[in-house]
Amino acid sequence: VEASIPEPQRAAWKKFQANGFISQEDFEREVVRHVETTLARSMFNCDETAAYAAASLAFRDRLITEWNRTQQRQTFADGKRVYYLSLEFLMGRALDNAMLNVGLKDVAKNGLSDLGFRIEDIIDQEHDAALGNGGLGRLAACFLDSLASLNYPAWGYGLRYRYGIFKQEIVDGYQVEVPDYWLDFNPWEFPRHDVVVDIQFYGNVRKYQDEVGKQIAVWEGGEIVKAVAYDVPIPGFDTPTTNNLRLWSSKAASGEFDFQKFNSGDYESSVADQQRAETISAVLYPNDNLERGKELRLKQQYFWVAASLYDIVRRFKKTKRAWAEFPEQVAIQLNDTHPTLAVVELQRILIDLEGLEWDEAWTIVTKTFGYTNHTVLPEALEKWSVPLMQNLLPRHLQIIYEVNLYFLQSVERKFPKERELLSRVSIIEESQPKMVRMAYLAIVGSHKVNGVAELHSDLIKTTIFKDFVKIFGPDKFTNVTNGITPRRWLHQANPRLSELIASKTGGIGFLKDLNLLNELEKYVDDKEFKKEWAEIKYANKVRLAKHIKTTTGVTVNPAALFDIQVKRIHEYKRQQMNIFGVIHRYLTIKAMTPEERKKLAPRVSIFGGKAAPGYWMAKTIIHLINNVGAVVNKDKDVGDLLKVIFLEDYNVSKAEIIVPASDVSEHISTAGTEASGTSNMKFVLNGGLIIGTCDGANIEITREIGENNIFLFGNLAEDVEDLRHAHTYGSHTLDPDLVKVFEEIKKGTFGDATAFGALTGAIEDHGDYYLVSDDFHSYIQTQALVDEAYKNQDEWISKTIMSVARMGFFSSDRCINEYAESIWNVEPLSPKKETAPGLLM
Ligand code: 73E
Repeated sequence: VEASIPEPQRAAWKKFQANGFISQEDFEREVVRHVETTLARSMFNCDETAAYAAASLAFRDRLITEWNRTQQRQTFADGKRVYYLSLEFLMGRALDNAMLNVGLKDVAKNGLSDLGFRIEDIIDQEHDAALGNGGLGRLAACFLDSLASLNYPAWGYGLRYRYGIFKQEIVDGYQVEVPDYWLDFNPWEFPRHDVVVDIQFYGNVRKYQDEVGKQIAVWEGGEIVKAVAYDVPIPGFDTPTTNNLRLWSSKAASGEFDFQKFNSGDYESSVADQQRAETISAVLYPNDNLERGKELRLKQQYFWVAASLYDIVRRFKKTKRAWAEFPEQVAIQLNDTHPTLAVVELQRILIDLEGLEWDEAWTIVTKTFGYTNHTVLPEALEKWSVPLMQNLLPRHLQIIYEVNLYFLQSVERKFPKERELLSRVSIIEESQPKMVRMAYLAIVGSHKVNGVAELHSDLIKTTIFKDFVKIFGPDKFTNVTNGITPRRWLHQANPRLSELIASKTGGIGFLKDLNLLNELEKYVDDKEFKKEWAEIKYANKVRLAKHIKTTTGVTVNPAALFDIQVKRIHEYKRQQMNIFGVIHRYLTIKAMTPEERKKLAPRVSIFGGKAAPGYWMAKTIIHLINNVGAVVNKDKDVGDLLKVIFLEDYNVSKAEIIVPASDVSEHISTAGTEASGTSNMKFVLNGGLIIGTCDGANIEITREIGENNIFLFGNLAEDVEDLRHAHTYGSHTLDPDLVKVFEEIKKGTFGDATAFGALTGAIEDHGDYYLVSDDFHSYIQTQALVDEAYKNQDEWISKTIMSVARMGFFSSDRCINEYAESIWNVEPLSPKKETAPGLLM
């Protein structure tokens, strides 16, 4: 529907055009207006929740203006756009970020103070937008920040889950999951009740030949669910560009309820139908690095992918271009295999709905898509059962079979004698039941495949995707090392450090060009600078100590070494090795004389992270950490020398408090298992050192900051296979220190030992798949080196300054520029260019 205002009436529109506030006075006026009108309250009942709501609405209004202009500018420029498809966007809080990105935090701070509020308290009212599990979802959020900050015409597409990742409570040392109902009040989203797409499921395919003998396929019957768009503005830093994140929400197609059923007296089942439709976008699957093949998950994937593609294709069709130009206007990035059905859906649209020939369509499809792989863990690689797909998406399954047929034919032509190769690379696994291998489909359907750190990108080429390198050649595979946004992870989380850096590097320019951090190298031996640097770290530790006190009741000494491991709980990330190391430390302290104890550096071991609700082993690790804490923290012999803390409900906003407070953080995955890791980058950027294995981005961090500034230990990825083989087929002797730790656990020192049998058993009796015993000795030794190094504070501080100075590479801006150049072929669109009038989206 054309809804553009005719030329003669546009003058009135321009006269009354919305323009967000800039001054403190205007900000205060907007806040009071929202309190009094939008919220229908007054100064006599305005609590912090209301003040948060009003301040957010004021900023939201401020964003809308630039957001509309950005969309107009991008439409008028008529260039290529990037679409980032991700099932997860772990955004965290929006208000603080919006204030900083538009450069009005001071205005807001003074304005709120004038109205009787402290800005920190107001920021703290916001509920995290937690639409993700861990690193994959947070990466998508950092990418949106960089895309907007660098002025790329880009959209994010995701699902508007009613429930984000669950809230974690610790009860008697156990994880308890509480639903995260976060949409009660969300000022950051705009429902677009006019942007609705019908999504079809089930049904069957009718095939016939038309008058000229062409095969036609019609997907008919089944059921329809509506996808409603909700838009979230994404402000760039220090630029007017404000991009859009579009999240889809599911709704029953028949409206409020099904009148036929209602009239026939079947009210309950008509409401039930509606609820079933709404279930699709109800909940985020809480598994990180694990796929369980549930039908509802596949429904989510198709629902989101089909709605997004409909939207993208609609936007392209408005330009009236030939289909062959589609890949010059559209780049779609698949964040892992979760959106791989998009490949099939676009092919279906082109051949079934738009009447293109197969080959013509397939050329367009493969030029459009890029696929990012995030993991090599076998349990995380998506496979969907053929019968399930046949039932839910019958036409898509046919297209997948056809894609596979042509692909295998081409492989056969190229490698005529290799029968084995054909079954190895087939998109269909010949198992019982047959399975669709989504990663293979994503590779075949894309023009580029990338890993997320150098080691990982090499590994996928030599292991899981080896055959595909042989088939497509090595150039189809590339690396784009992950990055993080310095806006949230330095400027927002650590304002004092950001300010200090700005004072030495010529202003806030480093937040847009992180390589400017290099300037800090000049100050590694500057006494005055080091003193300020150390004071900021101490203040951040005091802040975390307060948080620990209020949330756990435990008092920790901010002068102690803060040793932090916060991330999803997973056996491959080896929190179990960390807690075994803590027990070893505890036993060592207990065996020391008082004289010896005086020489030891006091330590606080801090853990945080969620376990997937069905991941028993991960939950057992949490239980052990809490039980060890309960024993150690009240042991008078130990006192301040060791405290063990488990922080409940680790999330983005808590990370903003935790990350700036670390002395050492742990990134200790079994070599070859952590594709990249991104919190390693956050910790170093905030002046913490890391202890880590030669895995993921740790390797590149080492290369950048220098091996003297990192504590590396453990076996290398290239040795893992042999070690595992030796565990299973050779004799497997455990590390003697680890054996002592196990004895202590079995004695019942940390509560009923049977609870932890699975943990010790995995190492003693079940092959120690994650090589905990193999790496334990080197881990303990390296922790001793950390203790020693920490005693020399002067040198320690120099190391942290040197490291921060060399972290420029890990900005997500660098990362996004690499994607833009080597995968998407898109250019930024400078906001300075004149905008054409009246081009509303
Ligand atoms: O190493 C991290 C990586 O830094 C990796 O484990 C994580 O992605 C991060 C960003 O690249 C990741 N998450 C998942 N796969 N890799 C995943 C898989 C299935 C469901 C949810 C998340």
